[in-house]
Amino acid sequence: MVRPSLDLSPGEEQKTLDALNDLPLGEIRIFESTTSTNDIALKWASEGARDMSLVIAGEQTAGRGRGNRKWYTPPGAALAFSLVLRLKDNEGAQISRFTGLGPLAVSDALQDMNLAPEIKWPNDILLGGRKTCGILVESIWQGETVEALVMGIGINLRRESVPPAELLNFPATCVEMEAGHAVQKLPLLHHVLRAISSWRPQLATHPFLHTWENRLAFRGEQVEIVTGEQPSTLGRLEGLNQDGSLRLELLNGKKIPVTFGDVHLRPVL
Ligand code: BT5
Repeated sequence: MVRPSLDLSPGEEQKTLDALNDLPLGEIRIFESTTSTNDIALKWASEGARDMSLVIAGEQTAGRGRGNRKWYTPPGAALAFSLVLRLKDNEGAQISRFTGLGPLAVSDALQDMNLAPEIKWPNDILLGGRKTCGILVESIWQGETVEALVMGIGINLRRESVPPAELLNFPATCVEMEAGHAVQKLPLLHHVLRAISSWRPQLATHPFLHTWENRLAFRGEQVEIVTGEQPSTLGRLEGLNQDGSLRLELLNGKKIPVTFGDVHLRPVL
């Protein structure tokens, strides 16, 4: 069941609901403008939102990246949405693989448009080497266990969605600039959501990890890893470990895992 709501004109809202009607979603909340779809979804999840409930916004005034960095979503130019994922019994053991779910789904949708997306581990999608999409996964804990995740996805669609270079820590672009033509929002959103629900039952499988690994940017290349305030680490990006952490070969030949968190990866030119 979907529940229409909030700020959008009734026509626009109905169009969105109709377009998503065949997907296995929980409820849907649509905002013309809101602070951050992740903030809305986290609150909603803690109040009991069902699995696959969705928050969509045409604009975010306080969109967030990791470490509370800003994510820019100017009006009408981008896709910004957050999905509530209530963990099923068998999913708790795969929690770290959820990091790959959004990138796989977004890259599926972009590949289908004949684009060549790459996953900049852990949470960005690049087109032509530039950031086009950022993903923020946040957890809701019940005692010692994660009860639900909120997966927030921001995809730059139109030229106006690309922030000026001085606001960025990595070059950015948008889908329309890379595709060279106009792109409709709702079919793209539909494709990403459909891909999330079809990859999700495969979290524990080899094809999931293998596809994720095959789509990594800078694979086999020298990269620099920066975690928080620590000095950076240089190494060759080998691939992924079973838990989805990155396998890095240091200059001395030692292999180390790079785990999720506030990690930044850059190519060494
Ligand atoms: C991310 O963080 O890339 C995760 C972004 C998640 C955004 C979605 S939108 C829906 C949901 N609601 C939210 O509030 N968030 C999620 P991180 O890797 O920390 O990158 C943040 C950095 O990306 C910023 O410091 C900027 O340098 C850059 N940035 C900000 N807006 C951008 C944009 N529109 N396109 C490309 N880069 C951007």
